Amino acid sequence: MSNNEKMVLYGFAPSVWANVPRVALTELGFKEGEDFETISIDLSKGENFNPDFLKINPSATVPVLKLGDKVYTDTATIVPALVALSPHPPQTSEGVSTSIIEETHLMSHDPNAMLLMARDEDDYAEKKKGMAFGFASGRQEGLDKYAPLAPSELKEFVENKQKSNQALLDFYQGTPDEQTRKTHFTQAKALWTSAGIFIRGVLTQAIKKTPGAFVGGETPSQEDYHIIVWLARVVTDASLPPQSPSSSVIPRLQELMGGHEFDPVIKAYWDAWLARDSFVKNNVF
Ligand SMILES: N[C@@H](CCC(=O)N[C@@H](CS)C(=O)NCC(=O)O)C(=O)O
Repeated sequence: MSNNEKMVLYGFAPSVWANVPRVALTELGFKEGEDFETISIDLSKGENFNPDFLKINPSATVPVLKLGDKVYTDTATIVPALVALSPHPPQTSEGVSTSIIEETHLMSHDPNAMLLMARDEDDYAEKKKGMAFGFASGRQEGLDKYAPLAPSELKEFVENKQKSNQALLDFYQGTPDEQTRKTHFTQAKALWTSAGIFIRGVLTQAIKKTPGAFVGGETPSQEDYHIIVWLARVVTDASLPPQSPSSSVIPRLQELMGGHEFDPVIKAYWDAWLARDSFVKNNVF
């Protein structure tokens, strides 16, 4: 790929969905510097609400891929664009199942909400002094700074983000009453229950349909890029170190997701990704 066609990827290292194109770029044989460059948008400072970034992506999310004069603002469109350009397209790109990609992205098991929401009093105490509070407060500073600068058509959108983030911040920095805490814990637990249903249902069935360890078969497909970053984030949401061995991942996830056992294909799936550079070297978590 020549220099004037170099792709630009807007992301943020700790962003779960921004890891989808990072895994894809490595799997598909693109090289940082040669084929693409990255620009970091610090979500923990609310930089995604900077009016300059809103011009690029009015939804205020990363990842974003710029390809010449084309701009892709969602992983669902970024990955096919990369596959179309790839020197090594995945074998199974033909039969991409958009439904499993959509299921992976469902808000009912949103890994960002699982990161920020506390399941019980102990988890609340942890998150109060940890990353959840730090993220919410840095993001609020950004939102307070950028909301007055938002273009008129996005003002309501940014102000709503400002309000909902302030509510999360109040939850962690204040002393919410018992009922408020209970309601919050119930919502957080529902996210984990939904994640368990997804793993034991749709994901298990999809892996079982193919002879290999991946949904794509012997090697990962487009669907797998989405699934693995989701799963990797759920693992760290469960307070496990990134890239933990399956011997600690499987029991911990089973415990948090209602105690039901996972089919062995899930362990094999995790192990298969632990053996891939695109997962390990990109430090996906
Ligand atoms: N459907 C989008 C979701 C992207 C998304 O939600 N990204 C998160 C980071 S993982 C984000 O940018 N959130 C904005 C924020 O934190 O304000 C996609 O698949 O690209």
